[in-house]
Amino acid sequence: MQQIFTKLSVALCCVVVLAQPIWACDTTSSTTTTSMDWWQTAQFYQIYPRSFMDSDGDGIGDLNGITSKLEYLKDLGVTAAWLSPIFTSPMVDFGYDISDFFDIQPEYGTLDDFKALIKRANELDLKIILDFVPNHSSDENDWFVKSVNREKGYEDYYVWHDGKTNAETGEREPPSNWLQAFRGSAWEWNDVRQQYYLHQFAVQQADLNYRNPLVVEQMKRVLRYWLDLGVAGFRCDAVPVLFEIEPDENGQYADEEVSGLTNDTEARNYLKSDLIENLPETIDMAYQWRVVMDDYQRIHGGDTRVLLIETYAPPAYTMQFYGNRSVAGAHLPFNFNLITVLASDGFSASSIKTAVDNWLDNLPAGRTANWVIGNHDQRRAASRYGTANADAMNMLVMILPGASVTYQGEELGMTDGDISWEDTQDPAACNSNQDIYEQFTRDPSRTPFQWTSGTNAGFSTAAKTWLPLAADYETVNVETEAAAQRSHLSIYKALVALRKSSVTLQNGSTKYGIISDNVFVVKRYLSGSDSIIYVANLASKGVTVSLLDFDTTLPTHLTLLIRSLQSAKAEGSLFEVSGLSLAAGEALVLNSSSSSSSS
Ligand SMILES: *[C@@H]1O[C@H](CO)[C@@H](O)[C@H](O)[C@H]1NC(C)=O
Ligand SMILES: *[C@@H]1O[C@H](CO)[C@@H](O)[C@H](O)[C@H]1NC(C)=O
Ligand SMILES: *[C@@H]1O[C@H](CO)[C@@H](O)[C@H](O)[C@H]1NC(C)=O
Ligand SMILES: *[C@@H]1O[C@H](CO)[C@@H](O)[C@H](O)[C@H]1NC(C)=O
Ligand SMILES: CC(=O)N[C@H]1CO[C@H](CO)[C@@H](O)[C@@H]1O
Ligand SMILES: [Ca+2]
Ligand SMILES: [Ca+2]
Repeated sequence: MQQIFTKLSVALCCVVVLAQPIWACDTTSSTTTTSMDWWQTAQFYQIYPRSFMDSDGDGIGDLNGITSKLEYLKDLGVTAAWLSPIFTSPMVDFGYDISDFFDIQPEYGTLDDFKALIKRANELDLKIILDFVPNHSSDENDWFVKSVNREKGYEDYYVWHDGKTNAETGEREPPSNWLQAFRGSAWEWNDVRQQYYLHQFAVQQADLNYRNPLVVEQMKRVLRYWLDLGVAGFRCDAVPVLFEIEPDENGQYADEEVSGLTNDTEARNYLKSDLIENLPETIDMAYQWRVVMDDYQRIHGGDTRVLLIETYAPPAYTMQFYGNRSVAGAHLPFNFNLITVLASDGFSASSIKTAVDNWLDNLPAGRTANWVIGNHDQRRAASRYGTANADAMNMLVMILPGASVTYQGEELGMTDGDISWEDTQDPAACNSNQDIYEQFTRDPSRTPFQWTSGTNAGFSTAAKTWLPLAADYETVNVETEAAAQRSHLSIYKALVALRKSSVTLQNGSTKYGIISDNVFVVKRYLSGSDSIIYVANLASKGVTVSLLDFDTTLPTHLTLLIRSLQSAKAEGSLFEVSGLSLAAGEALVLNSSSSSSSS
């Protein structure tokens, strides 16, 4: 459906290329009447602690490593960093399997190290956000051990079931056909308790039972505990899978239907996920966590504590996380459209437009947008979009309205590491086999951060790092890029600085569209202030365009503020809007001073 629509708009574009651009879209400012809160224009930065900086030479990143590099984040212009899980964990899913929600994983440091990290961040006026993993705990968590033993108060902490008896063979079977995210059944038999438990992820990640009020209360305790230690909020992991349907009146769970998407019967998407994802109860739980954040601020003062939600779900579901007319929800449900739509529709101006439409058209009034192009579950942005488009995409997320999110290394144009089967660590890959693991592995985007061109890219002094380095570290690293006159890093920093200084980018209206075949244009404008224009040629060859095809009210000339690496134009120079030549992959940020604008 979306595919057809996209092709249609391209066709329209070609026919009416010089007429009024009916494919251009205009949205009015999405701000409320009060002035903007810190998170609405924030530059969020995701740290993957295991791969950011190793302070003690064991080849694994840690908290003291992060603390030692907070100044780098400050220098980048980051507002808030969110850390992937740092809690005690057997590391089956690299911290997303938590055995103690109230303590730090020893190889990452101690609670005192964490306090020191927060203290240093406060000194630098940087906010720290933690990953909250509400759906499941490790099977080594005390709660699970107690639940296995049916200890009082813990009997129903997890989703337990007797299973079914096969009518023909008489053998015991899992309660339903549900599949886990990392291949295979979502049910695991427990010999001690003599029941199955549910795990939407790995066997060692047992799903907590959110239909049990004791669990709901316990997880709110987790939130308050870390708020007490000074965190600025949470990014909540894998939220759509929080609730599953309840058993029927006979105590049985219904089966999911076959999706038709794949013939691989072990793969999660072999079945639909209607019964185990995107339930309405889950939305309400996010609203309850928002109350925890707001209450905390009311009682203890300070800045807004934020709730960011990870959802890969259709917009009709995702948008509900923002809250409804009577109840406040998450501050920002993460917007992965620039990842998902570009993966399904291909990399082009028209799929970018589909991705942007899909968010802004569905965004409830008064809510703040946000843009994400990568995380530790995806291949690296520069590898997915092509290194030539790395700057164009970094620019896009910072020029579009709302908050922007950077995954560590995107500012450098870091690319995927090449990880052999022998070096593979990710359970999503290890649960498959040597022939197909590359389809599932998330290791390539988790390789050590590239600080220098020296040993281990300056990440660690160990003989061997937990994952090997990406091959390009000698040229793609902080040291080299900071010393170069122009680099992905210097472009990124110029963008952040512009976002901070430009009221238009913080609070202006947005118009965007396609010109020529593959040129994406965004205009941000605010009465009384400069307009900012983004233009990116995503084609593999050069093109000359007239920006008047996009917006007839533009002045005759624009000033170049920031350009992608492949651009040979001069910053500060004026360019004629009616005949702008763009090289392949060239992306520009221009400005029209309010006085010279004809509108
Ligand atoms: C943003 O715009 C709104 C109304 O248009 C205004 O009330 C608010 O003060 C502006 N905020 C900033 C930071 O300029
Ligand atoms: C599944 O297998 C059938 C029969 O071999 C084939 O026709 C179909 O295209 C396959 N479906 C997918 C999604 O691969
Ligand atoms: C808003 O959400 C709350 C909590 O889930 C629900 O009780 C209420 O009916 C919703 N209101 C509207 C207008 O949808
Ligand atoms: C925009 O351009 C004008 C000159 O046309 C300049 O004075 C102004 O400082 C520029 N704005 C920004 C944000 O650079
Ligand atoms: C982006 C992200 O955080 N993904 C995580 C979602 O949750 C599963 C299970 O906790 C993790 O494996 C992913 O890394
Ligand atoms: Ca270490
Ligand atoms: Ca669940």
